[in-house]
Amino acid sequence: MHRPNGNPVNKDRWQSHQEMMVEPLEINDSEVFSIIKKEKHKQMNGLELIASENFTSRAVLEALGSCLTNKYSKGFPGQRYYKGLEYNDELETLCQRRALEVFGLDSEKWGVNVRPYSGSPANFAVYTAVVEPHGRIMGLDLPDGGHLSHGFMTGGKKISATSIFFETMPYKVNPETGYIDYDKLQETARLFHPKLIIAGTTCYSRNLDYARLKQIAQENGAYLMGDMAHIGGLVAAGVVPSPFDHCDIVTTTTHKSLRGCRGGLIFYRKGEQSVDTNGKKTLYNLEFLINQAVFPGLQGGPHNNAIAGVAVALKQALTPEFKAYQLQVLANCKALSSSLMDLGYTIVTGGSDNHLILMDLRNKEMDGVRAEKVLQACAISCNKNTCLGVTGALLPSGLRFGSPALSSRGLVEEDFKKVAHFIHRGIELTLEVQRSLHPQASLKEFVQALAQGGKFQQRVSEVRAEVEAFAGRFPMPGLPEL
Ligand code: DSN
Repeated sequence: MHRPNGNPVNKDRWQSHQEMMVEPLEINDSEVFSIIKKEKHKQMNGLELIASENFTSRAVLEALGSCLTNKYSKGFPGQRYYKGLEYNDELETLCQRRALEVFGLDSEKWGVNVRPYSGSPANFAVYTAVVEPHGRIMGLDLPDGGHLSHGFMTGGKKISATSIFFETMPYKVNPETGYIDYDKLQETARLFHPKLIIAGTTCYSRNLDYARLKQIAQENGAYLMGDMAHIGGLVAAGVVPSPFDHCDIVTTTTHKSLRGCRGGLIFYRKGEQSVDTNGKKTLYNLEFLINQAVFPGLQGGPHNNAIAGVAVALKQALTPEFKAYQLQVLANCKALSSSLMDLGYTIVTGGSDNHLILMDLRNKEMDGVRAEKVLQACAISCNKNTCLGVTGALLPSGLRFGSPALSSRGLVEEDFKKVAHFIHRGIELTLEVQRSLHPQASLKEFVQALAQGGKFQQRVSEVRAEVEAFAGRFPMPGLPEL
């Protein structure tokens, strides 16, 4: 056996190469195996309350770990650049069909692209499809509960690529009520004349008024794009209002409440867009523009194994069991919200219509950063969040909690009341740590007090042990070992 340059290939090496290719992960790469085992242990023994996270099923993980990752499938089903893609065609078409069925969409009126790698690439593909370079986009501001990919600027600096390559104008929540200020949005849109308005959130606990947003978009000749990344699963189950009733385009991630693996979907309207007073029809041209934007505009080959995982998740989303799950997500979120309010906490807007709540800590003499650190040390995973658009020198003053992940492990309302008590203990501990330090103590000093050898190590360990004992009682979806 010879290499082209004449150097012989060592036969033993070649033999061991073949063996390496079929070794299980545990043998082949014990370092990565051990990291995964540690992560699995952490997920099983902690309380996962990050609103955008979930535990996907075993079937989805099996599809994700399949041979489908080996193939390139540039092009579209039936029109590929490489040959041998008959099964990828079958898979992509199946995934598309299921995606439309899950959201109750007529294939004459809606199409879907299942190839985006995730939510941000899906959103960016839409912008490049329907908004010209430096064209105008309006989305909910990040500190008010929007997403980075909807545009973000701070201190005069353009942070998000959406704000760099397009002109973005944020809309806001009313700082008193926490609800989106639609009147103000309408007023701004009349001045800004956006080409696209985004109806989507990452930290907003109330249903969106899609009809109002559509009216504002129409008034300005703008497209309305729903970004239902957070609530995709709730929409699929029909337990929250659907963006499809009013939007021209809808994007979603597939791994949050929809509970698949990581991916993105773009739904676009087809057929008649409008009819003028003379009866002349205008047709949507979104199918061509969006498909071209995804490929060849922004992406190469899609992740076929992820498309398979998404297809499996969509099949699950069609079941009555999935609807039961989503109803439990809502009930659990309400239980968490009311328990925390009973314990004296302020929940923005006084509750939730969906899977998440935002706790406002401004009346608790602490910030979200420190509280998040203590909760994490106690095996409670949530995230600090800006509250009601407050930014600047102040640290994020809120904490965001979501119910999808723990609901997937089978927790119900009574369990979420216990979760609220664990959160309460973590926040009480945050106050204790803070009070034990001098008033100007830095974050570093705060963290040191919590760490091994710090004066609060024992207290943290006690709460953590109780949280872990509680969390460990609930089964973990997914592959048994990994
Ligand atoms: N990172 C997601 C979230 O936490 O909401 C959004 O991309």
